[in-house]
Amino acid sequence: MSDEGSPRSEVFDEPKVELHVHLDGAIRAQTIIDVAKRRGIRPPAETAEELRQLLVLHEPFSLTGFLAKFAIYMHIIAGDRDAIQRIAYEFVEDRARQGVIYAEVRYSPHLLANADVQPLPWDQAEGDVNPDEVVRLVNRGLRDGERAFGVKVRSILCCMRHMPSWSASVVELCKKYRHEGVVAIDLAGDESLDCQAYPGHMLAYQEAVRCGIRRTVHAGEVGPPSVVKEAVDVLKAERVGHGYRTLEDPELYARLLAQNVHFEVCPISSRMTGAYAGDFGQHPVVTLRKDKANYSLNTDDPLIFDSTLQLDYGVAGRHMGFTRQEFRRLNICSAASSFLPETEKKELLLQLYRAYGMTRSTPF
Ligand code: FR8
Ligand code: ZN
Repeated sequence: MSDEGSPRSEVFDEPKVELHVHLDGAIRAQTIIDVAKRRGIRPPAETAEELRQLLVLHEPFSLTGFLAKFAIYMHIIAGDRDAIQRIAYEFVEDRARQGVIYAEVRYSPHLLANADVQPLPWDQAEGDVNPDEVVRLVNRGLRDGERAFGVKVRSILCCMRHMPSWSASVVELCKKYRHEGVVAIDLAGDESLDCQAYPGHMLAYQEAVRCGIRRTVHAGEVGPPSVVKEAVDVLKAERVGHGYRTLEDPELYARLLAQNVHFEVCPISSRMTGAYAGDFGQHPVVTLRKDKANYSLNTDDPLIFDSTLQLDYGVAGRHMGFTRQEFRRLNICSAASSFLPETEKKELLLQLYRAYGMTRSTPF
């Protein structure tokens, strides 16, 4: 999406918090090409610009079409130690450039690995980077990036709806690395898959509750309100990824408002996937704003949507009439709904209050 011609004044240029962005959807095109060349793999394109063209989603939107985009580059990055650490490091640099002071980045450790959790007893594993090592590499890249660029970044590990057998190890990785930057568990993937048919996800989320691992779930992006209900009631999600279709069930929506459940809204993503097909002016986030709901603005997959957080804010400003005051309010809601421990969360809130020239008691 191009931002050409948009007046500068409508861009929110103050510190921001981003809570919903996929590491594997936020890789630099140039890095994919560099890594391919280093590994002697045929790069999907010669230049970063060509690669970005190749990755742009076109109508009609389909999950197959969306997944085909990941298939263009995931085999280049997955299982490569330097590449995994590098994408994490560069992720932090890219947030710094976009005015983000705190981000939570998510990914499936299994999809960035090239070996299973347990080494196979026979010599058939494709490679030797397992999900545990992936998490360590990402932690290291993020930590180095934090030191270099002064942005705080924590991570969220994703379970995948089509792989309930991975979820037990995802929650174990959350527990193992909770003091090294991993703050929460997520459930991503195809919402049409019945998450209660196999108990893997439910058991993992129960274990997360038991151990104090924080929880978010992708729900109500393309799936019906029942998926959101299940996320909140069964999986005990504290935040909902997207959640747009919650609005179709007024009773459920009222309950989530009352419970102050946080909605991780991704405006450009919702348009590019077809999750929301209407005018931006009538986007579900306009209702969330009107109702003073607890929500954030996020990119989701900036590589796939050829977007930046500034572009998402630009869309909200230009097409949905968002004001500076609302941008500030939603960023404070985002910080308050972050998965940071209480003392660090307070520090982040203070940083925002200071940057926005507010006192803690400033009413909205
Ligand atoms: C998920 N990932 C990165 N971005 C997403 C995302 O859903 N936006 C990674 C995890 O970080 C997983 C990628 N992935 C692998 C298998 C797989 C999947 C299966 C499903 C999905 C991601 N995602 C979905 O099903 C969500 C809907 C909807 C959409 C596009 C076109 C038409 C309808 C995807 C959006
Ligand atoms: Zn997402």
